[in-house]
Amino acid sequence: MKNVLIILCLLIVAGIARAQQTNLITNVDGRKTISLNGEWKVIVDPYELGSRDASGRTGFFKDKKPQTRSDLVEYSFDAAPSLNVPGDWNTQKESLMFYEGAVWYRKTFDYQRKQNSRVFVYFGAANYLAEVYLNGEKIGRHEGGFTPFDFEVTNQIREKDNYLIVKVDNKRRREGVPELMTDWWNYGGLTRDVMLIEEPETFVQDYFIQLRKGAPHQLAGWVKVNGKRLLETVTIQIPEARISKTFTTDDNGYAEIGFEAALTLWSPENPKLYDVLIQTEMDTIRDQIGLRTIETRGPDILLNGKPVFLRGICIHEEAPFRGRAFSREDARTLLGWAKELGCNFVRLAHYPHNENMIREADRLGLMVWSEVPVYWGIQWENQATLDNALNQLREEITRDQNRAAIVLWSVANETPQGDQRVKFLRRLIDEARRMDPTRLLTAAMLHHADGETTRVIDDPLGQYLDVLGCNEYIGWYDGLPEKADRMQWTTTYQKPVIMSEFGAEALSGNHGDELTRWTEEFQESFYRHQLGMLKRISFLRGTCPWLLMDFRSPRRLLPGVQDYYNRKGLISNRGEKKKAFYLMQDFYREKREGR
Ligand code: GCB
Repeated sequence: MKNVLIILCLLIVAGIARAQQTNLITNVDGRKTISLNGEWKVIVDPYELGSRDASGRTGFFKDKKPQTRSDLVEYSFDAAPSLNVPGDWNTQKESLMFYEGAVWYRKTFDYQRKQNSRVFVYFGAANYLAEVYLNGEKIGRHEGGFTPFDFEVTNQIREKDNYLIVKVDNKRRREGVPELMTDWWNYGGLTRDVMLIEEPETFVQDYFIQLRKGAPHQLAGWVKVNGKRLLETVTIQIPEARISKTFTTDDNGYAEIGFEAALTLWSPENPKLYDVLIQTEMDTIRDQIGLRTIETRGPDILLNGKPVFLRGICIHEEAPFRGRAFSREDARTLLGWAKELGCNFVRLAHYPHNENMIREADRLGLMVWSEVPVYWGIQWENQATLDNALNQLREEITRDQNRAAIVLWSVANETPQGDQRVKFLRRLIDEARRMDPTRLLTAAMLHHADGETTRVIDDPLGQYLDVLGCNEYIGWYDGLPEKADRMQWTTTYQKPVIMSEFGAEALSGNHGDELTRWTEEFQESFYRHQLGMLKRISFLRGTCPWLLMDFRSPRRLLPGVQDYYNRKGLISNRGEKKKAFYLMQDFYREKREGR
């Protein structure tokens, strides 16, 4: 028994142990899908009448229609208005801007199922709680607003007149992840793509193909097959490199993979992606995969074995002039600005962004910090809250585990210190390491003051992380910008530190002197003093200003200035660059040139 345990531990350390992930189907773009995007009929249901079925008058999931002119049915999808999917409901109808509650969505469609095929309904995300019904039958439920989920509907789907009904509820919950208070808009709805996925009886559900940690010539991972025929032969092909390797699944449907190959490594300078084919007898999945190593050594972060400084920017998933971002175009706009700023890194705050962002980062050569919405104070002692956070983390990792761009998994943002919190977050850290031993673990933490002019990074959570994120607002919430001039930083850890947030608000086009808050000049001066301070921190290995673009927040109420926007963007929500953008751009130019 002891030997078995030792072997198992060695496998985990070596990075090839197959981890029991989620039941998610990954790489939906590489599969046969039928889009269910577009107009959906909606019923806004603040009192949640639609959940009740007893009288037959409600129970919206039945999509009942009066059979005679005397029948009493008190709802009608047919007569209801529509909303576009994907999309938040808040910015599609003015009356829903502040709405937090239940909305019922309905889509009708015909479907020709091929013999022996299997069908799944897939949701990119629904914020926050979703209950899914097909043709009157409940097929599943999902909690968490930013990760994908799917359900098999092979037995429920029919040729004609399918009706797919989803109750989406974005009420904030004390026990939720996140909990009641956030500094971002609680956009509700089917905010990402919805589709049917068609699969053969036995298909490739999920796979992990990356470089073994620290081994630039060794590919390692696993493939998971779903279906009755479990002892399958799996072939991995990389045509460009003339690679074709064959493996066999075990009776759980898993095939361990591992082989040597000298391939071009992915980096911001050369974001090389290889076409990879994963084949079984019945199924072929195609993906574009980049390969790189990411490690730490003392205070250094090593990308492909070489020290790198992370020139970052924080981004919320919001599109200019609109609400929640979701499309490839949105991703190109936001990440295009990050590139223009001179970034090689983005912190996608404070929840997993849509897959388009990660795919586009892979293509553009931007390293990514991806985060679960464990934000501020959540219920550390609540087992259901922990299970929920673990589930969101598993779904996040499962979806994106093959994206070279992702170098950091972040388990939390600004969580107040305490034993229960460390216990909770350690569970997330352990789970992330178990599932993905190839990437680095981080969290955005706080620091404390030691006298007037020293700040210390010594959060006990730091001992379990690879890279320490630190948020600080010296010069905005904490004194005036020149306060940064006198500040020294120390850390008790021999680990890389990233300043994961710092920033000041400015309304674009609002001008004044450097001491007038909300002006571009104040923000610019804030950045000048900050950068002076940051340059003096010897163990600093990355900067991530807060943030790229102004974003909506119900906490930002100052009329004429904020108007429900957090104005810390270097770019306004209308796409106008503020003065500080150019200062930060200069700093990144210097960094890139090694000055
Ligand atoms: C923070 C939070 C971020 C807020 C930001 C602010 O520390 O992590 O979510 O939006 O400060 O602007 O206050």
